[in-house]
Amino acid sequence: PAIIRRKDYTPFPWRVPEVRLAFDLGIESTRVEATLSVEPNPQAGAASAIRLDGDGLVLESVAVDGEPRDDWQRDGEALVVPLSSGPHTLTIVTRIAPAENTQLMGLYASGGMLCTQCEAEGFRRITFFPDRPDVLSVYTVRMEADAQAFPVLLSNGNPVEEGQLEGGRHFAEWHDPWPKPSYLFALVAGDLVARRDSFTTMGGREVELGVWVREADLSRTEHAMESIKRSMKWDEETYGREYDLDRFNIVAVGDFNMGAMENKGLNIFNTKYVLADEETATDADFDAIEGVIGHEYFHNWSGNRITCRDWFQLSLKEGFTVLRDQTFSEDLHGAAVKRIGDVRMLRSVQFPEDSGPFAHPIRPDSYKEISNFYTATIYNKGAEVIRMMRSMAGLEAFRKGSDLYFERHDGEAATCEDFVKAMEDGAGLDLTQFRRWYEQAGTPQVTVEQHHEGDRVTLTLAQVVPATPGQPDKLPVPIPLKIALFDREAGTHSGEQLIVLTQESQDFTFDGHAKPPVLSINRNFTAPVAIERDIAREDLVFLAAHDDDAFARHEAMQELLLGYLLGDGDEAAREAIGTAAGAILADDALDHEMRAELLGLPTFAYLAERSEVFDPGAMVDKREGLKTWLGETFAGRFAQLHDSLAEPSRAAGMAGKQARRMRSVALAYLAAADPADGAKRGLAQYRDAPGMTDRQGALAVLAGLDGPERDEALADFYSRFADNALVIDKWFTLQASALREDVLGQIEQLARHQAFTMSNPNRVRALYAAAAGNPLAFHAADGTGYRMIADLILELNLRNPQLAARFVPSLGRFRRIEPKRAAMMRAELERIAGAGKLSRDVAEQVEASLG
Ligand code: BAL
Ligand code: ZN
Repeated sequence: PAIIRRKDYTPFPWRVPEVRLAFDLGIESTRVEATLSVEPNPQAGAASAIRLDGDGLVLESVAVDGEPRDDWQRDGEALVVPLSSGPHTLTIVTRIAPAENTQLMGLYASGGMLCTQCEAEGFRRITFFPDRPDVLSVYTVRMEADAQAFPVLLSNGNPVEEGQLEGGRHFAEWHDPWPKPSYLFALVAGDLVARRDSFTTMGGREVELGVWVREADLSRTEHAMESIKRSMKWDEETYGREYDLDRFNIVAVGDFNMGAMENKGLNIFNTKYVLADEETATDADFDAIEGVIGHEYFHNWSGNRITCRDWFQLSLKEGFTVLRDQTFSEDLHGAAVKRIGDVRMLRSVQFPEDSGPFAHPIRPDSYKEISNFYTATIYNKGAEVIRMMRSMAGLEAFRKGSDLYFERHDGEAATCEDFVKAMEDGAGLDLTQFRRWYEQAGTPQVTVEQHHEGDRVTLTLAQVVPATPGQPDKLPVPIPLKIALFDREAGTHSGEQLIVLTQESQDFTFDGHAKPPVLSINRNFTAPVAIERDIAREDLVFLAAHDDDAFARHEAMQELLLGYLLGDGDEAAREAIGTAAGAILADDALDHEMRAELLGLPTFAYLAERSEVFDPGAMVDKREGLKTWLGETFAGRFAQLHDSLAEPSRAAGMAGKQARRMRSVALAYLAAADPADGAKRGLAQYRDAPGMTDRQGALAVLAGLDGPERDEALADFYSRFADNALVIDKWFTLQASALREDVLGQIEQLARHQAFTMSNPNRVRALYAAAAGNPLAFHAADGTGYRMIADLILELNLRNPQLAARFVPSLGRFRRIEPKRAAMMRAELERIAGAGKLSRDVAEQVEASLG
């Protein structure tokens, strides 16, 4: 596939101020009449033709200014129509087949309804169009369809007109007054019902809200609706951003590649991020739904009102919007646990990406298939980069920067540079060197040395940004680090400070410390870097017990755990973990959610990332061994927690959520220490569960054990929830995630289960993303796990390229795995590479992986 480069950007020669789309909708066949008003773009050079993107379209006719034309040409999938200079009206009729659209890009059928997904380049699968984000148009959309099959017809903006037609058909027309790029177009037609509500904006606009679902799902939409209202209010209060249409609709779709999509006024969601009630969704599901609803809503300003000039700027909208959704959740439910979870995700997914073959800057320089760049780097590292600006500026100045950005670029297709400049001008930051964060890939590695003399402490900090593919030489970046120096005896510090490491190596001195203090660094994870520090084990134990920064406290505990798990496993390292864990279990000032969080072991993905050469089998033994040891050491306390939290777990609100979290963690440790007791307790927790959080927590533990308790709970779970696809997804995931020797055989059996299907992305991910993340399945010593994932990629390759490509990076990590397995992983990548026609998505990932 061709390489597209950022430096080659040129504006489109034509403007398209207005678009009128008329759809004659049908599942098997849909007719699309697109009427485009076009005029020369004064910002671009003159052109004698207009080149419109297309993908898989059947062209029926072309007319210019009302005159049929046949002097057009096809250039590959594109359509080129000769045009004299000056304004014109282009009318193009195409035909598409939604039922055959298995890629789920463009207009497709899902469970009898029709819906769209256009980001990044799906609109070209609906009609011929300059399908690029810098062409902004006002859309009017008319939909005609069978009234019985498609009683509800929705599109962007506000409804204009609707009515009955002959032959049992009807129509609706929608108009979106805000100019937008084609990737934000949306249409939904189906037999749906809505939960309705309203929101009055700060400016007094009355907005009608709708959450549209199948009738059977209506009872599970309350949380989504409340989340919309909370999002609208938060964005007014935090960023001064108000909603700008009379309608805001969300539609839940069962077959969806992404989590959700921020189409203007008509957000389309994966059902997973809409539907919830206590019986079928966990506390974590509730939080994720609120976060994703916030994310898509916040895009209305950071993405829709200000969009991206080109796809290299994707992090402009995604990084900023992730930061907005993260802090929305922090503000609503407390920052500590949210921040720890977000960093865990960053380190488990983005750090490995940044040290692997697909490492790319948050603003990439080139791509072959843009769908491959909806990555943790663009999204989550992008958010961290903006969070650093926020930490350096302070909240008030940061708000001035964001205000200026929204004011300066409203209605534009902007660049990352525009955002940085607005932050410089508005927040008063000098971001000259900081721009390197946009240019360089790789996670900076920071080493910290501490010296003490007299009453002076000197911290010597040094940074290295590692080489990444295509970027052998790196320059130092500014790294803002929040620190505190603890007095060991008093257990306190004299205040937090923000220091910024800008050079390769730099000294920072602090006076007034008669004794060597204990350093707490990168508090609240102010910078997305890896820190190697020279710190005594007892100081980590001290911080794990005393640090008043929740993240740093958690970090100290993680460092103790990593030290043991990545080291040679000496007794003293394990004893230190025991001392810290004992203090955490005894600390009555901690809430149970934070306690559970502090007792969590590092993920396998992060352990692999921190290893020079990762041996998955050995690491499973070691990590599980540590779990058993902790379970045995604190058996009494865990049993007491598991018993005493049974009642509190039934409570609504924060206290109930905290109790549930700790209770399932206690169960996991108890089961590791004594599987028979764990099975008994697990089954009791499963049976008495007041909701899905306890039920899933119990089943996650039971799935890893043997015996009748496991069989009973799994069978009950399946039959109890057989008609709920999202819960059956959990049933697949729980089994595929279990750390058991026979898990691969079980996964193969699950793939043959009647409820398994390759055509639903959620189901595929439920089974195979879990399998790819399970070291005992994916890394099975004989290579069968690798073969299974490679077979999956090949099967999905053309059917759903986006979904297929998501599985490649797991194989691409072979360079960090012990040599025997690495060779088998590489061989599977080579088998894919040689397997004939590959989609652009898979080809790009496989080529990068093989390097
Ligand atoms: N823009 C794609 C989905 C999302 O990030 O919101
Ligand atoms: Zn987004």
